[in-house]
Amino acid sequence: MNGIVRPKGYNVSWHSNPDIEKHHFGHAHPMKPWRLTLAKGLIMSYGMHTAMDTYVSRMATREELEDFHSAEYMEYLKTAKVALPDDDNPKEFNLGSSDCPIFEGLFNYCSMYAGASIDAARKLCNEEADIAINWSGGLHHAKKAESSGFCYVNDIVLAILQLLRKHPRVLYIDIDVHHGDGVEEAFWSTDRVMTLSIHKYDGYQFFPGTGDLDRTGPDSEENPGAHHAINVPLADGIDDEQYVWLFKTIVGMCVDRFRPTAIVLQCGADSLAGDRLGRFNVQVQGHGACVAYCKSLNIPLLLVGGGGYTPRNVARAWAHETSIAIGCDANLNPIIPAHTPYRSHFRHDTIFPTLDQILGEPRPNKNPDKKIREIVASITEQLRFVNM
Ligand code: VJV
Ligand code: CA
Ligand code: ZN
Repeated sequence: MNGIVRPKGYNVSWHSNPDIEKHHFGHAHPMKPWRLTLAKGLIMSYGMHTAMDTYVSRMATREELEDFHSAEYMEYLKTAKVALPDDDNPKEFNLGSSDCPIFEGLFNYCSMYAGASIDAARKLCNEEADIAINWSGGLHHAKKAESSGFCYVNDIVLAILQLLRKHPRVLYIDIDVHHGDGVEEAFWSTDRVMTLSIHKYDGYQFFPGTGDLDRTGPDSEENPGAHHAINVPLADGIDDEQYVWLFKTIVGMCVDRFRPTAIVLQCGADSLAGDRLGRFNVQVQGHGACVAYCKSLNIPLLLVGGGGYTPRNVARAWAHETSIAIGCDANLNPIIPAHTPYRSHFRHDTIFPTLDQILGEPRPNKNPDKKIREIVASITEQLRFVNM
């Protein structure tokens, strides 16, 4: 069992549901809920579930979903009929496009991943958990009355709304390769939530096309949300060294200035090297170092999933990050246990596949150190406008 022990006086809750994993977005669609089955198999084959409080997540109620989403959109989502995706003719609420197809069981799928994030947030509010995990959540593009980029219901917004019932200030951090536009927009006008997204940005082509450095919140004297949106736009190929340095530097500055009482970390695994849709060169180690840094702050922490389109690497990252949450990462044997379900998926040219080694075409790093320092300088200046 690799010597997994439950940390003393420290609670990690894990929220999942096998029913979520069975849904299909359709043939060749990059979003595969099945990656959650792969991740769960890995987490359990290491015995990590024995060190956490595990919960089978329930469906969020209509009332809970309508804390953020419009009743009209939720009604449409519930009753939408399966149809062939039509890219040229997006239907109402952007449903039925090739990015956001209407598939069998869609409403149950959305209610379940949202229910898991809401319950995870409540565990933190009740002080029943120090870290709460929902790898099926993290669907950061969904809007009040619109689906977008594989996201239909914004479980992160719903979870943050729960946290705000008890916590005066919540810091949202998003390491998915895409800009966390839905969460940013939802809390655009409040100074109780600071949003920070690190992402690939090239002006307009890379989805969703927003998230430039100067997008910092509605700039007006009367608006408390001004300056509370932080965006870190990056070019292709960023490596662990630059990424982790940037992450620690910027998150450190945000925590000093904003003094959050809870943190939500969206761990989108499409920022990893070799991702089918991503552009970065981040390794499992670097991705995990971001989780470890957040844990080290000793502030209630909600971990959610997000993107990630090379399933074996998504499973590696989230299993590694689960081990960081429970504090057994240093004791894990990196060789994936022989009895891991679907172990063949982790094999390439190696007989002994490991948890942390991912195969991916190295992408040329288009991020000069000078640019990275300029980003930090600009955010340092921005944070001076955030009231302490
Ligand atoms: O770039 C876009 C939008 C288009 C229109 C739709 N076509 C298919 C692609 C271009 C402008 N959408 C992005 C959405 C990315 C969502 C990321 C979500 C997250 O990781 O941030 C959080 C979960 C995009 N990139 C790639 C694709 N869509 C894509 C969609 C497909 C596909 C291949 C690529 C949909 C169906 C099929 N193949 C069969
Ligand atoms: Ca991001
Ligand atoms: Zn993404």
